[in-house]
Amino acid sequence: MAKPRLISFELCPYVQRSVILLLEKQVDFDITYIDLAHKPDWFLALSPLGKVPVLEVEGRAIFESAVIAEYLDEVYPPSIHPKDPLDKAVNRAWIEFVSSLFVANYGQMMAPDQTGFEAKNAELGRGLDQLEAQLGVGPYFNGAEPALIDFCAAPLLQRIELCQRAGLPDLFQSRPKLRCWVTSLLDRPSLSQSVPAGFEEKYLGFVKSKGSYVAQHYLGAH
Ligand SMILES: N[C@@H](CCC(=O)N[C@@H](CS)C(=O)NCC(=O)O)C(=O)O
Repeated sequence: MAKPRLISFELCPYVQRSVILLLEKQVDFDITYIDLAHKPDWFLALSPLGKVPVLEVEGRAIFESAVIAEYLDEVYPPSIHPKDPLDKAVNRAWIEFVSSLFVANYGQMMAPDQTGFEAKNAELGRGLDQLEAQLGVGPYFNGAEPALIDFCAAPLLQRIELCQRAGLPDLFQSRPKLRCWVTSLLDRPSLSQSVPAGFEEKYLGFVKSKGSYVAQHYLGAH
């Protein structure tokens, strides 16, 4: 099978989904980083939406992180999606749900003022409540073993945990199942290996550089 190439931006949570899966499934892959502020022409020719991740396989581009996840799960066995069609569809639905929380989380980090920050924090909190209600005995979404949904949610949970350590509101405090979920995911080597060296500083530095409410109020940017 041809070696896939992942087109990446190093802080992107959607790209991180693909990297975690490639690592979990022990796939040999190449990675090419691009600067999203100056997208190269070859990338724009490859990516219809101009977004990362793109997984290039045999000269063809797969885009949309959830689609890439499904592809990787199909071609690199064993599958880690539930086998039952209904369970699988429900897991897919929650992958979409988590994608919407990536947007809320980014909006929270970038909100220009307190009102915007609090609105996004509340939106994220409501989403996390819905996830908390879905979790069973854990530690993973479906129980004892991690599935595609877990690795698709991991980048969000990792960022929330990191921000909370940086002094932002603790969104896991009143959500014990989520706390257990994030702890189990962060224990996996694929999580730490899926981000660049110095990820925490780079991520917080990126937020800081945007001058948002979080940057000024929590991260001490001026
Ligand atoms: N729905 C897409 C979202 C990907 C996405 O928004 N990627 C961001 C980086 S984290 C991007 O490429 N943004 C560039 C742009 O919108 O111009 C997916 O799941 O892959």
